[in-house]
Amino acid sequence: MKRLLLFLFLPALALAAPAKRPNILFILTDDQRWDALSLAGHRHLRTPNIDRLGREGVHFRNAFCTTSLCSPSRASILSGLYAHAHGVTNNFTEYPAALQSFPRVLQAAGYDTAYIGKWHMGEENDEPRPGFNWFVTHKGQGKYFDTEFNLNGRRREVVKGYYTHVVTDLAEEWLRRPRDGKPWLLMIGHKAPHSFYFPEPKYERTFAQVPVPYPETAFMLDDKPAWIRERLHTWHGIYGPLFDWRKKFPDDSPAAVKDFEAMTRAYWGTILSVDDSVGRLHALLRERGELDDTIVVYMSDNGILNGEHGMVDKRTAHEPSIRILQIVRFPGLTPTDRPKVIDQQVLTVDVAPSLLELAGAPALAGIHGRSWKRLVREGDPSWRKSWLYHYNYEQQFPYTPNVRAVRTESWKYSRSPHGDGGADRHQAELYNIEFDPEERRNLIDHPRYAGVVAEMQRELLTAMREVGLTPENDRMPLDAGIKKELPDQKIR
Ligand SMILES: [Ca+2]
Repeated sequence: MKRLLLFLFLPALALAAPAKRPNILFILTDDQRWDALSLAGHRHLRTPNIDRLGREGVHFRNAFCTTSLCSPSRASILSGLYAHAHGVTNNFTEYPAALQSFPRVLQAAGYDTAYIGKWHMGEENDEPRPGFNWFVTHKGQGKYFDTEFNLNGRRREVVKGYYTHVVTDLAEEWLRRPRDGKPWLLMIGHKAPHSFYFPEPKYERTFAQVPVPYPETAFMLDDKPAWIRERLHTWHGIYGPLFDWRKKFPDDSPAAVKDFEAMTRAYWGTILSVDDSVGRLHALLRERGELDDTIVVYMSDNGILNGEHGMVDKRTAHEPSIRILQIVRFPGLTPTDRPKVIDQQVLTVDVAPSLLELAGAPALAGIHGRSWKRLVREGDPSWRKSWLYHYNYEQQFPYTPNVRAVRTESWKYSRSPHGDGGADRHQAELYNIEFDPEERRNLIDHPRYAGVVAEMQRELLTAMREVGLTPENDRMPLDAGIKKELPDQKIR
């Protein structure tokens, strides 16, 4: 009654009521490199639709994952927590049922919420997860063609067609549903551009004329730890099988670069379909008059090495592995004619608090991430200058040791503890990423930088403390070494 009276007699107050809560369209790609986009200066890829989001919004040029592995990183995006705290430390662990997430908070705040596509936390489970009113996923990695989806726990169906377009169709269908003006959150989990790379037919030959040599850093391994040279001939090295693109391996002959070339062209090809998908969703939101009331997030869960340091895959603390793409279009954050590029270091764990703040929803308590709303809007002198990167050795993928690294705006220091609390058995790495962004020279044993090493070792302890870790409570597996054997067929 009071509200009615206010409405009748004080129209000016009614006009000042809080703005409509924004919708959120969250587009998550799998293993897309930070530079695999024309907006980021890629020499061959043309991605006009994704670029447009950045040209009308915010391009976070220094965005990182805190663990470069699919499931741990996805759990960090949802929870705002580092992997040791959310517990999803490998690709076979389910997101804990009792753990909060930003979709759960939004659902409780009255959002209509949906997840469509690759979820990838809990390998064999395709059932709906908490926090979503509508949930469509599949077991394991899914396939580029004709994946069997579980449609909201009601039925399983092989949906014919190319994965990227199938999830876009399902997303469009969900977006068109009536929802009485309720705000919505839609998360789309793309399979692309994850291995094994299969572009749709129309993009199979797009890059056929582009020569793709091994990068120079593949041959600059003399000052790098021995495990990096050992990795060269494995599942995660450039002389290995290259996710089935090389049939006879290992092969370190110069002619075998043709397999690397074919693999890379296919990786790029899968991204073109994602760009088409973004174009379709952009058009639909505009048609429905929802575009400018929607926070559109486009990001990848982790990066991937494409030959750098002789590596394929991710997991390590090197730049192509830890850097991710992150673009946000929302006129409520920055007007479309005033796009911004943010150079401060933002992390996967910052996504949940940022989206909740932008949506005016309650914050998650006790998390590690910070909202970048103020950073984007007006700048934030107190924004982080350094942060912890960590990865735990996996028996199923024995090609990367334990990693504990700290990255500032100028330096990166990375060590590999054995896991028994004793002395490290691998050489550490120190890079000046300001002047050597490609990490060509490992300065760890250079006497001139001994002071920097000591400083970065202290910085690592500080960065660990900020997320509740000390050398004493930091648990990790024993390093059983780099292995030549291939991973189990089922989990590739
Ligand atoms: Ca991934």
